[in-house]
Amino acid sequence: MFIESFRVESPNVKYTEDKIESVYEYETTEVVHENRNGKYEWVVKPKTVKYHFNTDTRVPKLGVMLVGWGGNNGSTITAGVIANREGISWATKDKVQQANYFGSLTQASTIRVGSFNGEEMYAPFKSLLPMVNPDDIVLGGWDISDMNLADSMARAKVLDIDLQRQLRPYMESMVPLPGIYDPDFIAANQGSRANNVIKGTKKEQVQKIINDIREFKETNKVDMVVVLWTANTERYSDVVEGLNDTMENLLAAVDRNEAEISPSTLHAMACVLENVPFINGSPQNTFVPGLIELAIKTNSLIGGDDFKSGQTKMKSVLVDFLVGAGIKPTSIVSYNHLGNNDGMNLSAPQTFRSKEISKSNVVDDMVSSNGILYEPGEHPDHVIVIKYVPYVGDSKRAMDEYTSEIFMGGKSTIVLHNTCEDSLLAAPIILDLVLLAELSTRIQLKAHGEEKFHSFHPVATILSYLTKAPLVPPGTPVVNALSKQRAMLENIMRACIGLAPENNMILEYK
Ligand code: NAI
Ligand code: DG6
Repeated sequence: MFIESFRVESPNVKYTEDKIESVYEYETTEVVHENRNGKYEWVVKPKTVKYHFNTDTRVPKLGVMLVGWGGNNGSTITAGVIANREGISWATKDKVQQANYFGSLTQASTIRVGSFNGEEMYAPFKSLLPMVNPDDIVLGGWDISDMNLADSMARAKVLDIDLQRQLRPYMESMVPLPGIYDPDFIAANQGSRANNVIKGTKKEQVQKIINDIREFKETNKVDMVVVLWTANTERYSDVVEGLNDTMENLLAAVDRNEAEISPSTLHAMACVLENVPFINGSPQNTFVPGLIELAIKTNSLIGGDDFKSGQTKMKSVLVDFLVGAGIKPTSIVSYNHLGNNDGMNLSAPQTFRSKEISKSNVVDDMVSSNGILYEPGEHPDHVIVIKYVPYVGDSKRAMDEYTSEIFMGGKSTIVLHNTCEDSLLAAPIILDLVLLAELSTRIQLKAHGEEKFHSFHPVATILSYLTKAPLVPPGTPVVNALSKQRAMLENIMRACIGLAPENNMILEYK
């Protein structure tokens, strides 16, 4: 059974005018290697830590600025938000289609809240904590192409024509701000697009981005801005001692106008200096060590990297299932071809390499979790192929072959084939990233014994579910398994309203 909303009644939760205060017992375990009677043993010790959470329930008017606003993802999410806000429906060859937010974890998925008369009760994920309504987001951003958003939507060839026709009047006047263009970081085939670029030194470019954010905030009367990179995939930047390895070196390198600082790093730096959350939806190493240090020092939220949309999302489910079932994946071959501008940009070896890295590391945690199947350091063969095929446009074909060793030396091969518009997968992820980033800035916590409340670590691991290569604070384990990532996010939100993690034990019925 489905309910729209609920309230928690518990001695551990207090709803005030502008806050939800909760006290939460975090049950965890500690593993120690101890000498017991002259023999070393692994000992697991359950431990309970009391946490206090304060969630500010005042939902801001949110502005979202996209870098690469005029791209396929940028125009698709803009169109989707307007279509939902305006309640637009359109004729397809099958039916009259209503705008929706399918594919968004926060808007279109549910959580189990308990049982009522023996029936399982579910509520929207977004009902866990007060969140921004995506219909109310004000969108804007930058692009190195000056095409307006209506024409960009047409260029993308993603949405049905009857929908595009209805959206055009809303989107024609939306024109991206000039972007930071550095041909050294993206494919040469993007050059003809770059007619809307910020001039000046890197320092001046950073200042221009800061000014743009301030002006956008002021003009649109928004309380808060989140910036998200959905521009072209860049090549990796070299991480060099004295250049971008520390906060001081990075800031000084920008002052010196050093070449090896990418547009995405400059954007992120502007946001961090302005205390505006910045999320990287592409695979490149925007977050060089100096930038991470700057974000930590200024306590400014950063998150990434690379939207986890289709093939990788499936991989982080399937490999988790196989390894969790005691089956040993030994070879994973992921092939895809697509014909959009992203595909064209990725046809250059340096940008492809960024994508190859982020798509390759996504099963590491699952493999290393099973020492019965894998020797230390052993890893399945894992190959990534991406080909540019203009004719298929945004409709990406993804083919995967998983070969595993099963019982008594047998082999099992699973083959998957998915055809799907890439931007329709990415757009709801963009939404979730900005909504959750905003929400996480309203949550404060402290462990029992800590004097003061503090925000989450500025490196936002809470966004991991949505990214292929989750950025984590130094020394934090990376979790790629999709179910664990979802559970982490849901359970943290449950803790904020004093609910225990979903444990699936259903002891009531046993
Ligand atoms: P796109 O090529 O259609 O859009 C990118 C836009 O960025 C273009 O309009 C381009 O002019 C602009 N741009 C390039 N450099 C810029 C800069 N320095 N500043 C401002 N604008 C700049 O690509 P699409 O399909 O929208 O994808 C965007 C990014 O998202 C790509 O990096 C892609 O790899 C990544 N991504 C996409 C996924 C998907 O499912 N669609 C999933 C995972 C990541
Ligand atoms: C070709 O792989 C284009 C890419 O931008 C992907 O579409 C994108 O990274 C999505 O990848 P995945 O593995 O999450 O489907």
